[in-house]
Amino acid sequence: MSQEMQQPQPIYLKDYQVPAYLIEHTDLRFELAEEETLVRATLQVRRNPACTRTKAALELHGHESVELCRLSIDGEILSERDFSRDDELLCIPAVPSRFTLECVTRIHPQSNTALEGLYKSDGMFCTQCEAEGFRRITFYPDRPDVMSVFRTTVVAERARYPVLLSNGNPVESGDEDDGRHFVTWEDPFPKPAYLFALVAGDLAVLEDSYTTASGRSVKLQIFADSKDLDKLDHAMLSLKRAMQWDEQVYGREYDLDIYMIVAVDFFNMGAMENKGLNIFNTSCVLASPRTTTDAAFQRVEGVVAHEYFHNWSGNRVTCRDWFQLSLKEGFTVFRDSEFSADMNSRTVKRIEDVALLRTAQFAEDAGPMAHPVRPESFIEISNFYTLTVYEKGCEVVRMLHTLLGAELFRKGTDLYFERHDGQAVTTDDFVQAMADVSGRDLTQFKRWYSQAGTPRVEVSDSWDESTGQYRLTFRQSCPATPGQDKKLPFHMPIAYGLISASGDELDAGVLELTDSEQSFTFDGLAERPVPSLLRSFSAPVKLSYPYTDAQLMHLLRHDSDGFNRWDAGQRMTVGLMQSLMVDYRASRELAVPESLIDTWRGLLLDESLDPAMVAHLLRLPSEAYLAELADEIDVEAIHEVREFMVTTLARALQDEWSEAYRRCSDDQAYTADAAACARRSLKNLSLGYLLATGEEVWLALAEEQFNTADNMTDQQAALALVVHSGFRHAGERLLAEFQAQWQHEALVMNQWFSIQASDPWPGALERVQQLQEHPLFDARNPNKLRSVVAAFCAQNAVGFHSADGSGYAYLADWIIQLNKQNPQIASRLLTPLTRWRRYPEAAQGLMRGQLQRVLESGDLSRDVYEVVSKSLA
Ligand code: 0A1
Ligand code: ZN
Repeated sequence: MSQEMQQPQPIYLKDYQVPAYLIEHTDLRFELAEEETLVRATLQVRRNPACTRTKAALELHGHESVELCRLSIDGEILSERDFSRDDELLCIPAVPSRFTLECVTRIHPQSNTALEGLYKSDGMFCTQCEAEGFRRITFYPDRPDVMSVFRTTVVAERARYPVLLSNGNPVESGDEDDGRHFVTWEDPFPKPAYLFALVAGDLAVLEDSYTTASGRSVKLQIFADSKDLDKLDHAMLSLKRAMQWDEQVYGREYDLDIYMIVAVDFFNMGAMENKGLNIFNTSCVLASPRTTTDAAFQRVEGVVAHEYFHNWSGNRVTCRDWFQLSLKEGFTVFRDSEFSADMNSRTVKRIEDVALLRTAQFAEDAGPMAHPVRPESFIEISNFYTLTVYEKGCEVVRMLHTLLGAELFRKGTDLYFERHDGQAVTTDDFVQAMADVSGRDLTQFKRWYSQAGTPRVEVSDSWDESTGQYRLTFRQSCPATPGQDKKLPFHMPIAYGLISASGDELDAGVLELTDSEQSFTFDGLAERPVPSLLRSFSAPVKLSYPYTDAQLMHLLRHDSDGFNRWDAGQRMTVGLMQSLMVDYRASRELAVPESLIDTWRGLLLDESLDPAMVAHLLRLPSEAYLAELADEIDVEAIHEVREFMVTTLARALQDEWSEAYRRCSDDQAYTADAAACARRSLKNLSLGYLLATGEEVWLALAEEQFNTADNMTDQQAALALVVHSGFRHAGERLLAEFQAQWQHEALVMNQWFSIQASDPWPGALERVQQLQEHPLFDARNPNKLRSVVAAFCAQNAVGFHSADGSGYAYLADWIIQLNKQNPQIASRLLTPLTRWRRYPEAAQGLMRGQLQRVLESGDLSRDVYEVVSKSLA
């Protein structure tokens, strides 16, 4: 066989076929033991009447690691001649139209380092079945359009595993032999195998209850290691808020009698929405003021809500196939982001979401893994849990909301849930519901699902003084992406406002672009307005308009759209920093114009503004965002220019930073409310600028904050700022103190790792290599890998892109090691190397060389193979 033929092959959306067999009922019995686990699966199978392939074989997915012990049909044991099996599929050619299949398998959760299927996280058993983990447990049609009712019995030693959980409601429990016990669970809602879950361990639990709008009482339980029991209140509160919000905003009630969340330490992603039994990465559920920053508190709220919302958008109505992933993910991200906007500041939430989209998703769109929101093909589905499917998918749903308005959108979701409850459907079905309730033709709109890439919108305008006519002209285009050279125009909503010289809003609304070039005329204006375009970022595009600094300043002051006020400030600083980069490369002296300093002074001193908003306005664009905007990324120029800006603004406004710091410092004890978070964010931004002056007094202030803080936000901010400053000795001292204080708190120590790994000071790679030797570092734990390896490779551009290529070789070494151990994590960590085309030639060669080395290291997982081969193509 040639090398070529052995490589993993893509599967295509166009090849979708309905399943030939359906599973009406799935009965599982797990015998969990220290060496191995035995699984007996009893399936009630019947032919799918919708399938026209009359001779189709029964196809069961099964991972190569699963040992088949017994297989029978209606009690008749099958011999090896009765079926065929390869690494992925078990096929039984001749089966009746209705039968009982029994299958006994042996698996080894203890040695499962991929963290897919059934595995052990510390001392407990847990599962992760999305997308294709169930096939690592038993042989099964592991595809989302096969939905079955599950009954699950978990058997394990009572002493070690007193808590035994699965989906649905507990219906039976009791003792077995040898100190073992069992619990049987029944989930009445048909679900695909990817929503199956099981947990067994010695866990503490926080209990509460929620009464639904229709008066049903639901038991709420959050399980965690007993040492973390004091960190579950925030998740519980967030859960109850999410349940209520979904009733109020979407009319969706919870449907089982019990809702459980389990916190686990070893988890590849953030969390998982298994029916009635969510499994969470500890980082997305544990929170306490002493150990958790404000940002992490918000993340917990958002992720708890996200998983809860999946109960309707994902579980009750699920995906027909994995190409439709954004059906559940894009919609659910939209739901959780609106929830967070309602719970906190809408404008701040929008700023944060857009900043992520514009840096990371736009970069994905511009890289070799670019794909449409609904991909056309994939080699490994795990590689498509992306910013495009999630965040851009959310923006696509948001655009539907903008185009239809809140009321029709709600009618659309009502229709969608009613029409498809209990079904596995497509993004077309979702859009169809929106079209049906609104009477709108959304055919062109659907290009957002099928065309990849970030559209560009260029805007120009003209003004006719004599007629009072103002005209805006839009030209849209979209760059080529892998496999898609030519793009057709998108249907996009452009929210806008026209602002007078005195700051009044002359007009506002939503324009709908459908053509590649389109003009809109506004009559009867008394003066030429300043256009506020793409308000609230109404479409995920790169919009350009030749704004003058004076116009941006005007928007910054007067725009009624908070997001666009912030964006005007961003446009101004980005423009300045881009021109400073040109100066830097030409070895010209750098300077920040007085006008910018004055504007910042005004913002800093204006006590009427929301401090959170001021903090966002005065935070310089990140290195990652500046990199995304560059034609060719000059890591050094970006870093140096940003450092120069920080130092200059720090020194020029030292008194104002100090005043803002003082104003935002509370004497009272910590509270977690929005106003207190906002003050902390401006206070810590100010502290960062103060330290950047290089004056010792501010180091003393930072140390005092570090020592006296009663919350992690303030303590960690002080630590990170000192460590990343030029005060190297102080940084080391604080790191040591922090470690001594927090060594028993895994999540806090993850931050300790990540602050160091992202420190750009020279010698970063050596420091990171030392961190890996730390006794608390564990290469099998994804959170640790993210805190050290990903923090260095993805958040420390200067260190990672060191000219000798050592950062690239370091990452490649990790990928080669992790390829076998945990393919999902390996392929995620790879991302920075895949962006090689964006860098200067010398770096390109070095990066490509390392990708090549990974490719040639042999025996690649599908995950890593797909990313590496597409990056080199
Ligand atoms: N559906 C989950 C995300 C998730 C996806 C895959 C996983 O394992 C490979 C785990 C979690 C969510 O959207 O929250
Ligand atoms: Zn999700």
